[in-house]
Amino acid sequence: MNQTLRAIAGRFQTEGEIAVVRPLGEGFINDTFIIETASAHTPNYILQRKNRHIFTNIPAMMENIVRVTNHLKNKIIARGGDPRREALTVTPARDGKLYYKDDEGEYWAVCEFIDGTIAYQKADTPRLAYQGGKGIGRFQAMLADFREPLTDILPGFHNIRFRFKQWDETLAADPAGRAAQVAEEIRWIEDRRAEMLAFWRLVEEGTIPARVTHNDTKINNILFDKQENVLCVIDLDTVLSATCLNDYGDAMRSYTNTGLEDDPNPDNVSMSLDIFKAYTEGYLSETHAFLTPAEAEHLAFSAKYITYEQVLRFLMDYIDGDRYYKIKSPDHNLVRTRAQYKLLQSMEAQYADMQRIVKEELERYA
Ligand code: ADP
Ligand code: GN1
Ligand code: MG
Repeated sequence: MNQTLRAIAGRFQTEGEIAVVRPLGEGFINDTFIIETASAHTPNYILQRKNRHIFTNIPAMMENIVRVTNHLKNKIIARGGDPRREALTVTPARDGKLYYKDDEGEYWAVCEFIDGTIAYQKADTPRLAYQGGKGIGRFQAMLADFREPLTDILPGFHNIRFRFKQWDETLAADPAGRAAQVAEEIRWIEDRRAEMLAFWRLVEEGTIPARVTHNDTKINNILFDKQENVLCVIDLDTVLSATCLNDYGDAMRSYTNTGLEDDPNPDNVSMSLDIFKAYTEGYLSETHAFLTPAEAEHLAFSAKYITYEQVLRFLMDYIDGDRYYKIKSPDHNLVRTRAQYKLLQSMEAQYADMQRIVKEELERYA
């Protein structure tokens, strides 16, 4: 395998001699490796086999990433930052393409490894949450004047109407024969269908605007430096034109959880209001100037929306026979579903406090 990986790594315009290629990270979608080069004077790299079953137009996805990172780099240079540490740098293949397609039809891509950084799996301190919020807020702010075309490589990604269509089809087909065992969990979804669609209607009618957003803002998709300062937003596969509330809501789903995303003991899972407050403070420090009243008013709701959507997606994948997310045990998607549902319930119980905190944080800028 390593021989093959080395040969694939050799297809890219990396500097220096390749010493070793080994697996890295906890992503659920792509296969990620680090390419270590022999000398301390040459960078290391990230090599990824992109998931071609999920991303059906990888050339367009890589174009999106390069357009967005070039825009970010210009902004970072203008404010005196380091464009190779604060934004991803895509390393093209030797033939100039942004990817390499192997004989089996798999797509590979490379970017520079940003060393001296940490990808946390959990936000244990308000400081980290504040920095994470600042990082995504700044990412959105730097992209607010991005006007180049972006291909919608995942149509309907955070669109609950589209997810209900997939959901209804999956339940009707019941391909793994599992629907009957999860009747209670299915009710969790159905009980909230109308509430979620009512929110999504505001996006569909344009009351909540579309912007260039990340769409996958869980904590391990952002790199921090050793002092817990946010450095760089990574995993740009899902950069799309969508509501910025998706980024805030998905981050809340990830950062505020006192347990694990797949905690086998739901008693560990709840929403931390301290972390909610800290992330909101960091996010608004960068975005308060451009958020519209409709966006500001729905920040707290977006945390429930994305957590609900995640319950639906994990449960739908379980019913579908585990075809989307990587799993580590046969009931992994069900464990994830239950843990995320516990988080959703905790958000519902604390919703009035969440709204109060957002309002108080916004008042600082009134
Ligand atoms: P996936 O789409 O599978 O989630 P990611 O792009 O998020 O893949 O990468 C998986 C992990 O690899 C990240 O959580 C992070 O730990 C690490 N990683 C990815 N890109 C970089 C990079 N440029 N520099 C340092 N670490 C990285
Ligand atoms: C996936 O690729 P990764 O692991 O960062 C998924 C997200 C989910 C997340 C749940 C393209 O993110 O949408 O929220 O898992 N990415 C895609 O942890 O579906
Ligand atoms: Mg990731």
